[in-house]
Amino acid sequence: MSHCSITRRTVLTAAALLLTAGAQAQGIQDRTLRIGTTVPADHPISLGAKKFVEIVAAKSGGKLKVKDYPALQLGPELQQQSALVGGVQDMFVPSTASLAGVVREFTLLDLPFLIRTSAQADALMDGPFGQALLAKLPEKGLVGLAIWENGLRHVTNSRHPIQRLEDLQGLKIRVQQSPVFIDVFKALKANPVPMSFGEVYGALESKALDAQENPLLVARSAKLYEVQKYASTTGHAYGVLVVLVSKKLWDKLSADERNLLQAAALEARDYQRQVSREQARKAMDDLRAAGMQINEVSAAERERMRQATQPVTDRVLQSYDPALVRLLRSELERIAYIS
Ligand code: EAX
Repeated sequence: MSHCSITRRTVLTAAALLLTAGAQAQGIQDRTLRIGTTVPADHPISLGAKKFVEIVAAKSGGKLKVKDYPALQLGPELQQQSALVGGVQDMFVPSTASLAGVVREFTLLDLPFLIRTSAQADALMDGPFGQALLAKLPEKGLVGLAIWENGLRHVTNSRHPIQRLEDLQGLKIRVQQSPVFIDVFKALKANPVPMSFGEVYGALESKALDAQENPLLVARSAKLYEVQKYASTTGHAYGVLVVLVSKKLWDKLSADERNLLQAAALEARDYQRQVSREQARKAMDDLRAAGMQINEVSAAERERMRQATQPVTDRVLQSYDPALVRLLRSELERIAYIS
């Protein structure tokens, strides 16, 4: 065996040793963690979780193994959330709407017509208001590592195109399990039905429901075009999700393991936001190709929808900590001109 191949092998072994020694020295232990998401594996939220798995494996030298479970495989949203609080599940990436039952302040993010663009969303979520919300989670047994993107929410239905405010009247529409979403669609004179995302396809297929509301990418990924004829760009809310860790697990982790998971969640955030925006540009064409009829709702009709829901926004803002509402208002002013 030649001299240089020995040196190369010695160097490689030394490097490997260093890595494991480094890992052990920094308190990275062998662990297998489970992370759940709500949407199918091809959706940018689940692609983000898959990226998180890869980054954690790379940063921990393979010692921290994360297994991802898309499409609510680990159970409905509220069940997974309580499994984290109970310490029987490690991680979950729910929509802020389903977090409303744990930390009610998250429903402030569900208020209608707050945000128009992804740049505004990033500025608000990554700014002091987003951080203030994440800081409320530990006292409830959860740790929030990052805020990921779902996107601008639009209405799909099987009855007729939504051109005007009045076209929402009487629509039996699935909404997320959030008091704000229920009140908003009541204010729009629709008939809101709160339900786990896992039941939406079946309820639309059986015609128990007429409609649902989600970013078009969710409609594509969950094949809702098979059970919905119309999509209308209401843009009535901006959907985001929180990467959660069970506090019971978090308290057992070393500082290095925590820093590693935190860094990985932020790196995967940037990745999934980018993928989400790239795919969102194609979603409308894909849904049209799949047979859906998509119409743009005019700015004038959106404004009428915003005015119809303003009493809900006013009432909700009055029922929260004034300091937090002041922060939200000043942040909304700060991001208003970001396009
Ligand atoms: O988290 O429940 C919903 O409509 C959410 O947008 C979806 O599950 C993605």
